[in-house]
Amino acid sequence: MNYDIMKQYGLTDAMINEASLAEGLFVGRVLSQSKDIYRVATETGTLFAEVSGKYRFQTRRLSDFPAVGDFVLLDRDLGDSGNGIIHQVLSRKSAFIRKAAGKSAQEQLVLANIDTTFICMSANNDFNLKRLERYLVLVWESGSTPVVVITKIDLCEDIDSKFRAVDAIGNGVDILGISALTKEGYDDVMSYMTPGKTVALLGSSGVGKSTLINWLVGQDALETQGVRNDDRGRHTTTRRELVLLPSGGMLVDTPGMRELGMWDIDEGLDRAFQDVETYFDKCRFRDCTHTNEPGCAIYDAIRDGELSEKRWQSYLKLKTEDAYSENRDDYLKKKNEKFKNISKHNKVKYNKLK
Ligand SMILES: Nc1nc2c(ncn2[C@@H]2O[C@H](COP(=O)(O)OP(=O)(O)OP(=O)(O)O)[C@@H](O)[C@H]2O)c(=O)[nH]1
Ligand SMILES: [Mg+2]
Ligand SMILES: [Zn+2]
Repeated sequence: MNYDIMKQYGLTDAMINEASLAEGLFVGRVLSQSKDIYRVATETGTLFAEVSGKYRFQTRRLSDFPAVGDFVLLDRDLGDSGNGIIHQVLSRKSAFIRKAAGKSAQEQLVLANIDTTFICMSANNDFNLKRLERYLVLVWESGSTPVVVITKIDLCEDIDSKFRAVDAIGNGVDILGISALTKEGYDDVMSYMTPGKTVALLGSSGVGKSTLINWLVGQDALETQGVRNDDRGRHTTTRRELVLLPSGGMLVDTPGMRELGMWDIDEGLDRAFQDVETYFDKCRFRDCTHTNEPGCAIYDAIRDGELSEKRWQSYLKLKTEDAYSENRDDYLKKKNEKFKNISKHNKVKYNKLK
């Protein structure tokens, strides 16, 4: 079987091996999804497809159903005789899982097989380090590698301080600054676009994700928000969509902020530990780590019996439990080994600031 096109879409040798075990089926990659209908790229074109009745019947977990980015096995590779039937999902390299809210706590797959995730945050209104920290944890957990992209740098007077602030919490992740207006940062971003690799864009609504993709694709492939007077853009992205760049490499556009259930996590943690977090503003130093700094409000509160030591420990546990995933440790180890190669673009930029 010939897999030239599918390899451009990122099909790996391991996946080819897995596919060869199933006879008479065709490999495809899910580009987008609308309810139960998937748009799938195959070796010969694109077609619409749905999972087989057997698949639907036998699959118990929501996260085992195909999602955007998945490689699937289908009964056909052309759509001229009706929808294709998906029989299998090939093993995933990485997966964004959203824990659905509510009692059932079903896990839902958001995106699969993403190599690099651009966490997009605008240099003006949207800049929020606390949220960024949580995004970073989510991306590391998914198995993909985060890159922080500060968008709309044309709207910011002091971009250096933004870089420094992000670097302080990023633990060595790459940081880029871009502007679709002045065309700054284009080469930096393009250096992540390599054949067979998939980059997903995450971030709040209106930070310029679709604008960036259109810029990279070189045409208006996706609708972007028009000039905004209020909080609702006219062309807010409503679904995830994978596009192949003319130069190779792939991008996945996503709808804004609620994409990963981030808000739920954010609000959940805030609400759960409001009593603890109110002390943070009262520490003498703004960057207090609450370990042994003079004037630490947490320390004082525990000493005075206002805050229990146990409560503080459980806050710390929850905050850090997932933050150090294996994926991140691995990445940082490798990155330290060949530091110069991996981060040449933005580190050069950032080092100039230091
Ligand atoms: N000044 C400035 N404006 C930008 C830049 N990039 C995007 N914008 C504007 O920001 C608005 C939102 O851009 P979009 O690309 O639609 O944002 P999005 O992240 O795709 O938003 P959702 O689809 O809702 O998630 C548009 O009005 C863009 O023209 C930039 O670099 N500088
Ligand atoms: Mg968009
Ligand atoms: Zn403190």
